[in-house]
Amino acid sequence: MCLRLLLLLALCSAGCSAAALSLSLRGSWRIRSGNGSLELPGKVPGCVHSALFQQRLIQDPYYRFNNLKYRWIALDNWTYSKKFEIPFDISKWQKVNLVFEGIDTVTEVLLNNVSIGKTDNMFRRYSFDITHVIKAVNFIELHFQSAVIYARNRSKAHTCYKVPPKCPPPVQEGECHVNFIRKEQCSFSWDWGPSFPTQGIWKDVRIEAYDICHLDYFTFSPMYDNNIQEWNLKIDSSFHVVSSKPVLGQVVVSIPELQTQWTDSIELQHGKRTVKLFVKINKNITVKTWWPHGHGNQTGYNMTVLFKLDGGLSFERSAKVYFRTVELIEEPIEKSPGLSFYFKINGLPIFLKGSNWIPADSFQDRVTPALLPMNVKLFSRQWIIYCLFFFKCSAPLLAGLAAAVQHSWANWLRLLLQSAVDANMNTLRVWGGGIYEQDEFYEFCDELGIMVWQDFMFACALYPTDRDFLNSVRAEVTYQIRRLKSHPSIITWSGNNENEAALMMNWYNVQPSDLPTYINDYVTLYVKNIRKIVLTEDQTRPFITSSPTNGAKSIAEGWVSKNPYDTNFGDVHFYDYGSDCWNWKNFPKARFVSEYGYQSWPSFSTLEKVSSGEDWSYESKFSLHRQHHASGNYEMLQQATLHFKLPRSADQLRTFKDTLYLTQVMQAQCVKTETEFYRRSRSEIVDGKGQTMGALYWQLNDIWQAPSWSSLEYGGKWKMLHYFARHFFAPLLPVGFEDEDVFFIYGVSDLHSDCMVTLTVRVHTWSSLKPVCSETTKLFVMKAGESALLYKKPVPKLLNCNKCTRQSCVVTFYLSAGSQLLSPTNYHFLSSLKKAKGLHKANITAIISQQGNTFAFALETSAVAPFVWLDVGGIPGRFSDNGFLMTEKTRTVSFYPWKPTSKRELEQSFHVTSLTSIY
Ligand code: BMA
Repeated sequence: MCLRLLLLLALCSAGCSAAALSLSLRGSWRIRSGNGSLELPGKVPGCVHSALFQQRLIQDPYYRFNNLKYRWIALDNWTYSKKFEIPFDISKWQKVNLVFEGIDTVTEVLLNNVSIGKTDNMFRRYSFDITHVIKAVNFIELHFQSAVIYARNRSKAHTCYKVPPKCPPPVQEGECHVNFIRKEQCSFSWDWGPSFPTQGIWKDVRIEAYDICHLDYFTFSPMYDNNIQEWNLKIDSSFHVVSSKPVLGQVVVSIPELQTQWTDSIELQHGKRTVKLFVKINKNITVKTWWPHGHGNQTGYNMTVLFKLDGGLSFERSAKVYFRTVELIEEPIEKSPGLSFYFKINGLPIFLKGSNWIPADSFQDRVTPALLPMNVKLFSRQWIIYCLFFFKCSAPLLAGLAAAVQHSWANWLRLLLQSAVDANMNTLRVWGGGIYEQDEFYEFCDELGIMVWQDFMFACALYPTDRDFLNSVRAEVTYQIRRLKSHPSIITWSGNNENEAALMMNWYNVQPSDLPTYINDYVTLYVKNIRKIVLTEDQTRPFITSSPTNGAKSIAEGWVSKNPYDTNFGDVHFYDYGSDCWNWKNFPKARFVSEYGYQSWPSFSTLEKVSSGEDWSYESKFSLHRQHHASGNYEMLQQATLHFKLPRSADQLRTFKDTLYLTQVMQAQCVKTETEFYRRSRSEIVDGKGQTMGALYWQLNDIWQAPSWSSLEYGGKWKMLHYFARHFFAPLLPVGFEDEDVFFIYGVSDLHSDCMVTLTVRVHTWSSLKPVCSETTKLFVMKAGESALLYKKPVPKLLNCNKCTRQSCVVTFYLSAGSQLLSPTNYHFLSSLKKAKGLHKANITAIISQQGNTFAFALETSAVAPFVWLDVGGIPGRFSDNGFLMTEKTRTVSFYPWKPTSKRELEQSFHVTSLTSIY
């Protein structure tokens, strides 16, 4: 009885009106294995893996080699079932639908033993008409088919020609033919992630009963009319009208803060009907636009849309409306072949700085604020049940508890996105091999000012274009655009990840004679279908067919360019692990770099949770097993040895930890050099190349605890790279580099107005905590939104200071105005650190004190220390700075905890490493 009450209480909210009822089927279901040998309770939303773990039938799937041990789970065909009663008279309703917000993936759905539909796409919303099948007491079953077996069968059935790649590289230990199933592509493994092809009901499910008519979806887009300089709002609402007579009524749109109220009469005929409204925003009120982080506020306005229909029927929707324009500018550049490629927001060119987003977990239901084990989350859900049965909680208390659980889910995402903003990023690319993220992700991006480059979910593969596949994709794309297009954060749609490149650079060794077939498939899928739908559904943001692409040039070449990596057009992805990353000449001076990066290992405290003592060496089976990029572990050390000596402690565990640290040093320094090169290239054309207007490194986050290109570890801990990003993405940045024995400093500004600054350049010897030479320029103007040369000196002249040599000295520099520091203090190494002379072992101590919610770490060093790394193990939180070059005796750093901790706990976990302590 109580549980039934919960169902009703929880879901008679949005969508409910006088003539509609909604009943949630979330919560506890039964799950059965193919042959019935296993039967267990499981949560919805959720998946089989999570249910097995919650019932303690399996260990943490991320522990050690469990991804291989539990491969059988994805090869079985599971069944989800549930008995439920309808606590009202269902027969009275004209229409009853069963709505799934997301099913993962291939199922046949049966209600009371009647097949009501099939599913094959995890990115779609499914609605099944169950009017004639639903009863007072019901039994629902979802017969899942293994995604792995389904993909294999679809590939087999595609007899006319092969659609490569067949399987992922062996090092990924994954499953094959993922391109034949509309499911998270990386769930069959990736070069940074495990294979966990989940099965389950991964999003909400409910029954909707209604009479007369029902509001199926509601979406809107603000549009700016340049001619008359006015904002308008296009609102589309789609109804299903069951009444045979037309339904008359009125719609009222109101945005009080903009003193805008719009009323119109409507008439809805029987069937599926879309009401299109065009609302003019009151032009006497100044509309405050939405700006990306670092460029202004993220002002939004509350809007309500009320449909008042015949017979007292009404539907109301509230939403936040944000106003902004976005343009992708591809135009000729003086003294340069090719075209520009940059984004203008509200008419202003903006340098996109940020990273690439991948799914935060293989099991979407497992994401909690600090990625605590599932049972912690379960515990809070359990509380709701206890509360109901034993304490007879009131409805508001229940709602509060439910909100707390929901909140914790949302907080985890918020933490990752907040970390992006805290590192001065303004853009994330939602990469095409993962998922279209949940609503909260985009809501947070709207609120935080993170621009989203949204890929459609196709990656690193060719795809079939048979009728079923295309129909499924069309439904997916239409649904996702309608769900997401009102978010100002999304600034572009992109057809896929790297598929133009895969095709044209012949990654899969297709016969030249077969190429036209694959090109035809490519154009059919991304141009004739996806692009066509985008243009119909959303006229407010650009569409590019692929990333990387040459943009207009690719279009001119029939949608596929011979070389999609052409630096004179569009965006590029760039990876080079072998060349020296300290040498900027190895990087492409491109228009936009949407992927580039280097791998590193996560910290020991993160790895420790999923490994055991025998795993803790760089050469262990475990270290090899977690590395999914062929030769990745070797490449990291190779890159590191170009500039650093490798750790060589007699203690194996110490050496392992020091090696993890060194891979992070290498990664942070490499991505710093590369990003600074892109940022300083924004305003110049050299030999026809340049005007770089975007740098999105690969990749922001991790899906599990393993080596990868990420700057945030699984669990959210900042790697050294993330602390570096906070500096190299700073709005005002001095960038130092050398060319032909001359040292240059460029000043990069992302600001909207010019500012007066001075530049201070200091030379330090490794052997002393006092700078030996220091010079400060006169005040000069740093132009808004530009990069310009600030300082130039031949290296021998720079070294003409206290007998400096390249090996014995290091340069630091910063921008300031009076006593106000305006930029991070940047540095330039004049030689590899393995050759540095005078570096002493630094003894670094810290005195920790609590200051309100934060903790101060007062540091003192005995010597100059490069890459000072403060670590508090598994205590969640971040420092104000880390991985820095300590050239002064003392320095205070703050620690911001993400959950309550104490001075004592921090003191016990604290460990400091710097470059000299690993030798
Ligand atoms: C790019 C991405 C991903 C991959 C990364 C690192 O190709 O699009 O597919 O994980 O490089 O290899």
